[in-house]
Amino acid sequence: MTTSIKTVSTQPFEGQKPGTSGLRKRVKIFQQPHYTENFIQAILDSIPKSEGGAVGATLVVGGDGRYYLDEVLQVIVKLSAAAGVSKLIVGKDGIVSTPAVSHLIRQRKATGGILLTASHNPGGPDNDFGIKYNMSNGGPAPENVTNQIYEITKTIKEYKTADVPKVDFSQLGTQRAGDLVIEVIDGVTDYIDMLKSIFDFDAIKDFFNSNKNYKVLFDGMNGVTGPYGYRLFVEELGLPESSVMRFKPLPDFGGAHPDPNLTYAHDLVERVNNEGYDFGAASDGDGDRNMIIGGNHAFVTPSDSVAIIAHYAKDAIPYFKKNGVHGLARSMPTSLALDLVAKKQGLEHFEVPTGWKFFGNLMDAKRCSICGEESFGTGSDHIREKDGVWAIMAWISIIAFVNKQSPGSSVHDILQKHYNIYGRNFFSRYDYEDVEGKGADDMVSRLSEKINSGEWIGKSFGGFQVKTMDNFSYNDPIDGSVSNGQGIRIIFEDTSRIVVRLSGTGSQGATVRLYVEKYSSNPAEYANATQEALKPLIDVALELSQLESYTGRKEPTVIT
Ligand code: G16
Repeated sequence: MTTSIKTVSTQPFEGQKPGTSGLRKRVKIFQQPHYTENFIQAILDSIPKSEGGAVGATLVVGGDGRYYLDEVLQVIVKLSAAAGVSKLIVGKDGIVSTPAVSHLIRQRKATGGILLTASHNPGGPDNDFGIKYNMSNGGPAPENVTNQIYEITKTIKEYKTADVPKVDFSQLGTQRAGDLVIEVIDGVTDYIDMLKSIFDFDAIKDFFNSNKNYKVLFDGMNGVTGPYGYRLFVEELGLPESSVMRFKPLPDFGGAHPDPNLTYAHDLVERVNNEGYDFGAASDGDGDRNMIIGGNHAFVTPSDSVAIIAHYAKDAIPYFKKNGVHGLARSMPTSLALDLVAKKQGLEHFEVPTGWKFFGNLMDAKRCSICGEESFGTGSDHIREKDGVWAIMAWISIIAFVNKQSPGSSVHDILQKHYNIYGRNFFSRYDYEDVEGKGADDMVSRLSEKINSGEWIGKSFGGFQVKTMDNFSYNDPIDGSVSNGQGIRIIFEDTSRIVVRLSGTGSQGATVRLYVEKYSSNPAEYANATQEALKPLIDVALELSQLESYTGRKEPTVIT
């Protein structure tokens, strides 16, 4: 079939630099003529030769259903057809969760994937859209590829588009746009099958059958995981429909901020606490994040969550029983709780910069099986993205396992049991969203000067004596690449830490993240409230960073 291919003149747009996880901007920015086309062309031109390049490629395409998805899908079809891509595997209506895209890329041995999501950022005409490229291992493109994409966007003069009719993504099956084959699939089924190969569904069903009063509430936050949660909890595990809330994906997430934390998943938290639920969980817009809570205000920090999953993995989850656990990894700001599990189990453990892309090499080299980030990301080497629903299933598996030995164990009990073995890493993150960029940069510059001068080393602030200070740098042990400037760390003699870094996922102004962590091995303190336990250290963090004077903010936007 001959398709007419048009070369369209364009000009570079400023700021098409992928951040922590792809390009995220306001929808209105993506809607400018040529803006989206430029970026998609840059992606297609950056698919590494070692991965086969764009010509003849098979790409998985999926998004979280947010506003503007439909238009971008058609752009991808036209530019892919013009670039000589062979096949696009696309979710029905373009909807596939980020972890399910990662799985599909691996399962179908695709060249890579294009993900249309701004993750947990709000959606709708006045909010955010996002585009990201994943490699053939299913994971986010590493920095050499994202840098290449950015370089192309800075000089792009034209893109090529094929004159093909609009594709209907509401129909399952195969269609053609010129020579390009488009296979529209149900993005849920393969993913649920994958979960069945990882977890012991029978053991989980047994647990629910013998604990008929155990109440679960899953919050899809009107993001992509609603249909996954419904299929899993209601249709597969047989829980009542009241076990799922906000399970219909909406282009604007119902006006809510689809970020599973105590602030934005407030509705879930309220319901779990007020309506006698034993277990509550939420996932974000594109399904890679998760939050786990128990009844009676038991909140599992993501740092504790990954440590607890690692602790029980080989006992409670068949996938790890079979494959073993090779090593553990966490992002730098994530608490050291996971390291304690690694040490006890004699496993290698790694500290990488913020960004899931940094785990991929370790997993491919079989040096990391379970990893997590304080930013509500938890996952394993079953795919190369963090996986919200996987993490929720891991927790349900642990609850079923622990209850077999000690019936009646709650989420709170599991937390306390863990602290009794390892001690407790109190951890909290303060986010200051949409602050003025210059103030945030100046604050970081001043802290960098303090690192260079070394003047705080050995000094005590609020009773905490500074041991070291640096701007975190990561040497990837697999490919030798170096990533500098990944966050300011102030580490104290008692192992307490303060970390300051600027977010790489915001679309407006700057977001300052302040992380504080303090370890306790005193059992009398394990049940203490986090904010009270950390108050003295938070005061030191605010004093040392002079955050208020640099940002003008007295209070954070979100505390987790
Ligand atoms: C993304 C990345 C994560 C990162 C998080 C926060 O998550 O995939 O690895 O931890 O952003 O990054 P930052 O602190 O730079 O905002 P998601 O769920 O937004 O894709």
